[in-house]
Amino acid sequence: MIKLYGAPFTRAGRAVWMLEEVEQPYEIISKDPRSGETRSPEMLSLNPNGHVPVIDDNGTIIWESMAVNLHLADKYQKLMPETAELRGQAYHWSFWAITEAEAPLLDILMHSMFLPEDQRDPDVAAAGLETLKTPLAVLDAALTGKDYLLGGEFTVADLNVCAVLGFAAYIQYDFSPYPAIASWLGRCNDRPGAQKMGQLAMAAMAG
Ligand SMILES: N[C@@H](CCC(=O)N[C@@H](CS)C(=O)NCC(=O)O)C(=O)O
Repeated sequence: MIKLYGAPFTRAGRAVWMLEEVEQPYEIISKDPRSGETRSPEMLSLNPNGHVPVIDDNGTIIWESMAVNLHLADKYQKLMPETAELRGQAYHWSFWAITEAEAPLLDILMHSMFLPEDQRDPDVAAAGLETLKTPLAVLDAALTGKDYLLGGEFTVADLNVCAVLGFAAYIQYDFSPYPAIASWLGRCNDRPGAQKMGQLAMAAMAG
């Protein structure tokens, strides 16, 4: 059984969606970053960075959310493109999501809702909103005229990018200036795995 360490409302949610897609048995071992649980001696022995998600895939330990999902797609042969060329594009979109899009998104989230009020800086949130426009324009152009990032089929590239953009739901970000992104998000988020991730995230956040 695959073990996923993390809480579904964190970056571990991305791995929940992927685990649903690969249809392998898994269990979530709840580790809530808000209480420091990700930095216990047990967790540091799994991921010395002190972060989640971490998976234990039948003895193989993988951390870093994009690596977790690319590993699962590769090992269980689901959502991984067949050609090296398309796999290359799946990697570039996955790394793009966490290098270009995630940082401004997190600045917005942290400084508008997640940090204690006295630590929030509205200027950082405003700068994040401005910076985010550049990667969103890139993504919108890439999706124009296509159902999915690599063509006609949903792949791990879509899952990884969509799951990173999923953080935008916490601030009800308005994607209407990006029509290709808006309709692609609808297609991706309709998938049962995405729905499951959302349900588990809401339940874990509340509990
Ligand atoms: N680049 C890493 C970032 C992981 C990360 O920062 N996770 C957060 C939760 S979303 C965490 O574990 N924070 C707890 C901590 O740093 O103590 C990834 O994508 O997996």
